[in-house]
Amino acid sequence: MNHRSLSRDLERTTCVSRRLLGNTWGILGLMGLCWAGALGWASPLGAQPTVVQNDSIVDFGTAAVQAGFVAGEIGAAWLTSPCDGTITHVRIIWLSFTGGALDTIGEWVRIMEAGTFPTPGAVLADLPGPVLSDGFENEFAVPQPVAVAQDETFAVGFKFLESPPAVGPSLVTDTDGCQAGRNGIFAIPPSAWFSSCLLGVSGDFGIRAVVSCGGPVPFFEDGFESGDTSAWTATTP
Ligand SMILES: [Ca+2]
Repeated sequence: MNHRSLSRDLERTTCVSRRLLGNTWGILGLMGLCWAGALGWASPLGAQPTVVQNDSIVDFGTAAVQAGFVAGEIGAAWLTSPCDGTITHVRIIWLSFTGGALDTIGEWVRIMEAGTFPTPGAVLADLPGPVLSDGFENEFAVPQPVAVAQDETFAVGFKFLESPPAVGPSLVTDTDGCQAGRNGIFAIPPSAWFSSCLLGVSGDFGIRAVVSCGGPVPFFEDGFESGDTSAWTATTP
């Protein structure tokens, strides 16, 4: 484990790789949408998608590539929902120092209970085999959206299937400081969780979640939710 940082320009993150999910998530579709366009995704029934993040990474900004991971290690962000809602997507910024790397398959992305930092709790959603593209904020839909309450903290973790090359691509952090209690690493050895700040990582992980606030999450494009029996009536008109 050598969690050194390599800074690079984030110019290539101005476009977002948005991966659409089915039963086998992460491989069904890939649309290269520019970030401004990606903000226009539907939010029917009054639900408001809110990106929850600790990091301050912005387009054309600078991030630090954390290339010191080895296979089996995990980087995780502890995120706090601003509202009662559901976690519908997770996002992972994935960069190499040189750019143009081949896609990477991770072991999993998981949404977990906050647990006792730096050790996350029970698994709330398991997303096996995520495919990450270098230079993108990779977005993954949660197959079964996870309900969260306002001010509830949860953890989103990414587990490396293979050790990243020394120049990445890998997880990244911002460059304006590491917030205590918000960033964890499962390190091998010794196969234990640590606060990444205390391991010398200087920023917050670019691991984010999208929470749909303020309304039920429709499962279908016509606006009907799963199990929304209130939309139907047994009364004969
Ligand atoms: Ca920061």
